[in-house]
Amino acid sequence: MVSTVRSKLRIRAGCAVLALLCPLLAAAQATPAARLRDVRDLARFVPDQALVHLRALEPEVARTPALRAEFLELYGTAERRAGNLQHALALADELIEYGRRAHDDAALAKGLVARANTQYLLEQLAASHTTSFEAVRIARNAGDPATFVQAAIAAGQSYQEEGNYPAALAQFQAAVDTARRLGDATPSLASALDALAMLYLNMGELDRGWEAQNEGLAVARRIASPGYVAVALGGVYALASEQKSYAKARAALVEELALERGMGARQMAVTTLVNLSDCLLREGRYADAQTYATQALRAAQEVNSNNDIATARVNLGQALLGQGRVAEGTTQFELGLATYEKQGDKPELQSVLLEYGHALERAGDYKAAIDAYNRERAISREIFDEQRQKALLELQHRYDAEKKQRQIEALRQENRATRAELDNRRLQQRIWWLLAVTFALAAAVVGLLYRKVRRANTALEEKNVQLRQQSALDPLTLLYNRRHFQEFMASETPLDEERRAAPADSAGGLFLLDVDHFKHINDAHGHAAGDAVLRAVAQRLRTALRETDMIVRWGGEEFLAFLPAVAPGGLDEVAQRILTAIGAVPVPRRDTTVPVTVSVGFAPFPLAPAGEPLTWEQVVNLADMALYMAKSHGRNRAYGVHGFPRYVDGTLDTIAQDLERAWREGQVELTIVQPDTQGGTGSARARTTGAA
Ligand code: GH3
Ligand code: MG
Ligand code: MG
Repeated sequence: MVSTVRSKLRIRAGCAVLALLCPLLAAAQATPAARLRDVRDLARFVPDQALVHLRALEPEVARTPALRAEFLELYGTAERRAGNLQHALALADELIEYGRRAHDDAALAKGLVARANTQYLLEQLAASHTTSFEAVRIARNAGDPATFVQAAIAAGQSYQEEGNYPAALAQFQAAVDTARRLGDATPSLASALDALAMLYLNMGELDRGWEAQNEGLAVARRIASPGYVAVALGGVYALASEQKSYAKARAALVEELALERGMGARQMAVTTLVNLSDCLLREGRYADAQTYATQALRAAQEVNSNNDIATARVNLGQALLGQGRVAEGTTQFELGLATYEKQGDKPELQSVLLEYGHALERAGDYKAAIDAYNRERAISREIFDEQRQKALLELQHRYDAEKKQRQIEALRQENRATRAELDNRRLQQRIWWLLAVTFALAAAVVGLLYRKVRRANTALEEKNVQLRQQSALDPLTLLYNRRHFQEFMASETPLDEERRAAPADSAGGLFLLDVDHFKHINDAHGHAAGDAVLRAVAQRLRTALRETDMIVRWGGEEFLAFLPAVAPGGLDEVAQRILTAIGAVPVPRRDTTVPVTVSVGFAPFPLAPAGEPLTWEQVVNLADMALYMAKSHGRNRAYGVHGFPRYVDGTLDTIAQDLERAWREGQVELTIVQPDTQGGTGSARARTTGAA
């Protein structure tokens, strides 16, 4: 059972009324505008007749620009309905162009709707949808409600084809709402309700579908337009057959057929006849089905519609098979199938083959039935294989693309990782270099500072030594100066150490020396010679005495020698050594020599007459007195204090003031030492008291 229902919603034609044709034909002398208005329904429902009138009107319309848009719209509709799709498309484009040029948005929207509907029939679905959405967008503000209704219906159908039912519903409801405002008996409202009812049918909302369809049918009847009534009845058929209410469906189709025949809408009538045969086949009324199928075949052949011919043959075949007329039935079926095969419409072929198999089975021709099923299976496999192949290819493409993407991603990650590692290594190297340079610099700076500090320290130390020496030494003779000796005697520590190291019975001694007649040397040889003599005396003293002995330049040509440790009775010997060392050989001076002698006064140190220790100053004072005696007794000799035989406490000052008298009075014992002129005999030294 094959019906030509609403698989292609927009193919459904309406009906032009014969009643309309009469005034049209009668008023052949009416204005072009009036004649256009009259051809409006005709274009929709009886396109082949409308085309005759439109072509006749064309030259007149060309002279009346105001009619251009309406003419193009109607002409396009008629061509589309008549199946002349390329010309319909060209006319739609012309209308669009006109709308754009004239800034006529209503015309533009109408052109877009016409274009969308034609694209749909050309099976350019995506383009059709885009165009219809643009149409409704423009129509919304075009100020022409009827055009908006058309555009909203086209857009809603596009949404429906995309399976977007909510959006489709919104469009259709908008269309219905707008149409209602135009009145309750307009083609706009009938079309909008019809579209809404079919959407509800597709959604399975049959109650709502009926509601819309019944209202639509009522509107169409009020318009008194057979075309719109026929379309509404087509909707009734679709809803009723969905509910398997075949009697109701058939009644609607019978009424529809009468209207279409009345209008001369031959294409619409073919469809209705096919649907009638289909309906009767479903009811199992094969003889009646055969009648309508035969009529359908004849009508389809009249309008040269191959599709309808094939469908009519298949239905006829089924009707015959149903009546057990297998051979005739098979012939019709096979003829119908051949068309489907030629068109390559595999899904349609598959469903027809299935019907064929059922019909043969019912007719008892099982072998042929199996054959039909096998053909159906083969087609099914082909479809499946094609789909699987397509799916596999798609999958393969997707997999390849994903694989490539993954590889790219992996490479990218690897690159990132490598780059990160390189960066890291470079950074590490940089840090090491930085650290190394920092350390090297720091080390260099520290080394430099260290060396500088050390050099400064050394210099400072040298300077200190120099300073100390300078402050301690006499610049001419480089002997210790008097101040240094005083400081030394005040500290006394080194002296203690010296004494401790010396034998227990040893003691020290203090010697004072004064160069004899030095004034004369200066006068005779010059001051510089005097200086040289002083330096020579200092040198000779150094040689005569020990390293540990302290030699001091005491004043102008006076010297002091402090000997910390001398063997008992050794002071006289030291005195003699001094006299000999200085006076034995004259000091050489340029081409002459300068004879030089010294007088010496000395005393033991420490010295404690009657157990009373004297200060070093007191002892030096005694030595000085002894030196004075050496001078007064002839010079170039030494006088030394030896002891105080009858010392009475507190008399030292008296003794020191006049040593000579104290010596004569026997209060002090002196030794007198002369230089050794014969190689060191004891006769040169004598211990004496003045009294003896
Ligand atoms: P006497 O034997 O009594 O000591 O006689 P004298 O001439 O040595 O004694 P006096 O004290 O009269 O003279 C010392 C002279 O020594 C006076 C002074 O000009 C000189 N004199 C002192 N210090 C220096 C010196 O550093 N260099 C030189 N060339 N002469 C000096
Ligand atoms: Mg002097
Ligand atoms: Mg002198």
